[in-house]
Amino acid sequence: MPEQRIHSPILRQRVVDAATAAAHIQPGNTVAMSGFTGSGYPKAVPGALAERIRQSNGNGGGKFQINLLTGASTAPELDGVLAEVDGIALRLPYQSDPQARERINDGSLNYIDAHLSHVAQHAWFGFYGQIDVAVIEAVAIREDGSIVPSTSVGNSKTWLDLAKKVIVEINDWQPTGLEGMHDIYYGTARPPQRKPIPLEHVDDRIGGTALKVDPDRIVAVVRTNAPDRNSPFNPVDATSERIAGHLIEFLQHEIANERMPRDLLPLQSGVGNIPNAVLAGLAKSGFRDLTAFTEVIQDGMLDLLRSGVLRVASCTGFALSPEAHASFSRDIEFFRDRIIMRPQEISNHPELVRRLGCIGMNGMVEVDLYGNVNSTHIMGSRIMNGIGGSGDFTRNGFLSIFLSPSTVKGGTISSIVPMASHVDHTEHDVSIIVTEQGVADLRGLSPKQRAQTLIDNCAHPDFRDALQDYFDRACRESYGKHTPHLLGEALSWHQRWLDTGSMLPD
Ligand code: 0RQ
Repeated sequence: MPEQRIHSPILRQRVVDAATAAAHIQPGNTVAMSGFTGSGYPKAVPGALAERIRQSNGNGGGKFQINLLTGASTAPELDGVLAEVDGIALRLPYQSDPQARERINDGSLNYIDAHLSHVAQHAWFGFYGQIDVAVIEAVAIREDGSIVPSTSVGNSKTWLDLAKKVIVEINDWQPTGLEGMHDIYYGTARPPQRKPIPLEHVDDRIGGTALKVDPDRIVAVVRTNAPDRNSPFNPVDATSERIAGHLIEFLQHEIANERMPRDLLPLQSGVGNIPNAVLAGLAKSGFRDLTAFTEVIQDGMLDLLRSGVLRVASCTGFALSPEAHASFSRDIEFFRDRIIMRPQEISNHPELVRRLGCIGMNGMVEVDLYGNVNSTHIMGSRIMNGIGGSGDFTRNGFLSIFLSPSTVKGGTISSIVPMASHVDHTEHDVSIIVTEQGVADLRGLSPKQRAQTLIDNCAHPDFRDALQDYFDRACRESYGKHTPHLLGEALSWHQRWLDTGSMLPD
């Protein structure tokens, strides 16, 4: 029944089907959608738009493409369907969809891989031009027309502020109990009017619980009943478990040396197998009353909240398995007191990450001998996902930790390389590297000291001699001896893998 979730009588009259709503989107439009790591994205309008694009392009009516902006990654029903019909001219700021990735890497889809904290303000500054249409998933529309977001906030506040037209998808699958979990702060202004953001603790609430929008701009409301992206988790494997073990030992060492309190500092955690193993490890290691100031809540964090290991978690979206979502919905009253969902301009804000002293923990593709980290590009040119929020936390966190197996692709690729084939996080920002071999604490070390520490503590034994040989020769023969490199040889490991399928020398 529409009235159960759409409390505004005027907006109840704007309920239409997805195809009718999608007809508001024109070729060449910049369309901004909700969604963050597969949660809270629109489920019906993108598919209807893709169908329209397919028909239009099939009828020779000129190429129908849009520029697509979101919070972060979405799902096959959004990125997948639109990429499949070649309907995206430009995409930003983050994606992880196989179809979109394929098109980006074959050169037919333009992609801007941006820091997640930058996107909202760059949109206000006008860097992306006019936003024509916003498509936002919500759990409800209040009587005054304000919108209760669903499982992600992402950039939805900004899209509603800027878009000429708004389409709202009300998803009955999303629990209405989400209402009250969001904290939407409206105090951010453009320079030079900017003021400090009044958030001093992870659990501070500084805004309202709904997104504001002028109801006159809402041109269509669509009803859906569809789940968020299924994010199954693999069981923790031995390598991830060893990485998690080293990290937890390191954190305990920091507490023992009084560099961190017993309840640590707010945790930021990427998503995936290794972060999941870290969360599972924290649960078993006697920590209590921890906090998380992060982007994404995944299954492991819900478990930590239940057990009291984690006291409170601030985020902008979820990445839950179907089982975790079901138990989250069932116990939503419990979680509403312990989870705060914020716009990503706040969840990832450099000012807040620095003030709170977050511990950033992210995955990487590779790190070079001096601590430059590549998070995005395979062999320097093929993008995987994007920098996401890792840069927001790495530059500004109390500690920036990167976690990775020391080798990938069956041991043919070393994650520690002479020179990173692409750099997302510079040597100036990276403090700790953890592989299953051990921990390299790069704090307070000069470039050459960092190189030796990484070789000794993190490199896989199969690659250690070759790395040492490169480093020793570079120290002798390099043009400068501060950050020694043999430039002609520095990327030969990557070239060897491209040529022979292994970085290992013959
Ligand atoms: O490829 O699936 O073809 O085997 O990269 O690697 O080991 O499954 O690990 O899922 O944690 O991804 C950096 C991509 C790691 C991720 C990255 C290949 C590897 C595999 C995936 P296959 P794994 P993960 C919060 C923070 C940037 C965004 C971020 C990422 C695939 O962590 O996207 O941090 N980070 N966001 O085989 C060649 C190497 C490789 C390699 C891995 N050195 N060379 N291939 N792979 N290392 C979330 C948000 O911000 C939204």
